[in-house]
Amino acid sequence: MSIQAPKPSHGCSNIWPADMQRITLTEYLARNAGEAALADLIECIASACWSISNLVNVSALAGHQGSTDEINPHGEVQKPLDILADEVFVRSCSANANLSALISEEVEEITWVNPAQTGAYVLAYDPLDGSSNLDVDLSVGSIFAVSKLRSDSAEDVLPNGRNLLCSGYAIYGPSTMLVLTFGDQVDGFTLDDSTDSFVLTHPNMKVPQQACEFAINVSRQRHWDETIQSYVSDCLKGAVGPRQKAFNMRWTASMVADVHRILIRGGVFLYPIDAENAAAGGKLRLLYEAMPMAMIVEAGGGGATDGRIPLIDVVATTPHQRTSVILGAREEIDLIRAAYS
Ligand code: FDP
Repeated sequence: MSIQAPKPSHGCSNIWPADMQRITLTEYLARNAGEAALADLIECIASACWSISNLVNVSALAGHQGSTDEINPHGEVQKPLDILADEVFVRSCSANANLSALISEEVEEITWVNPAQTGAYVLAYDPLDGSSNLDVDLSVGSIFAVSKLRSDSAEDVLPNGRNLLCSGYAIYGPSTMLVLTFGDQVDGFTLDDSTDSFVLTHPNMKVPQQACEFAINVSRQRHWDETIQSYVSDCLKGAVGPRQKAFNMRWTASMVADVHRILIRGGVFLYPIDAENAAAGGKLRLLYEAMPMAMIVEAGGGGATDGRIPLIDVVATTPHQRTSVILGAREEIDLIRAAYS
């Protein structure tokens, strides 16, 4: 039986040619990472993602489902895999001589693995995003962003969105993928279990501009502001933008899975600031959720905003800062920003 390359659906443009040359992540990084030290660090991150993918696969067999008694810096109960995935990141990356600091969703304080030094790398990461989906076997992922220390001072450790060197995520779904950007384009790699290597399968991913799906936790509707109320109501009525047709709705409650779908199939993802989460500044975390995803979506031709300004320009003042997140097809993001102004 011969297997055909998938046919485009929902206006999807991210289809790889069946005869595409096989390029491994290692070969790709040698050509695209710019600095050998950055390539090394991304290999460490990829290796962490490979290990986490294996842990996720066997979590029921290993007795790693359910919750622990531990609470993370955000007051959320940690799953065993949240803790294990964080340990994997620390083990895989901290031996890297060019890395100074780790900012993890699961750890209150910044971890200094080497003294602060201008040009050394800072890795901000969420080791296991969407972990509330683990026990129900839905897709989860890891998100990361790499930046450089701007000075020898530990005070300058918080990344600035415009200076990120690289952002990416791994998605642990029916297959494990690693999606990366250095800022100019987005490339996706699929884990080949037969060789334990990531292989380029989705070169130059672009957010399809013809959006027809939106993703938001509708159970929070009573807390939304007028702009979000009216955008969602227009999506449902089919009155948004030039397309004049009703949107389908998808919400996986796993940001990695929702953003990955938008890169492949288009649409909009919203986790806005609302009356209930406003005091905290929103729900999603700026440095290891919003900013890396914003960099990826923008590099893929989409848009990302907190409602007022591009997400990439939101200034971090604390490691675990939260923000409003609205990202996806550029036309939709422009509409929402215009409605806010
Ligand atoms: P989780 O808490 O399971 O890690 O950042 C956290 C996140 O999931 C996102 O991945 C997801 O989009 C969102 O929270 C889900 O929020 P709701 O519980 O409000 O649906």
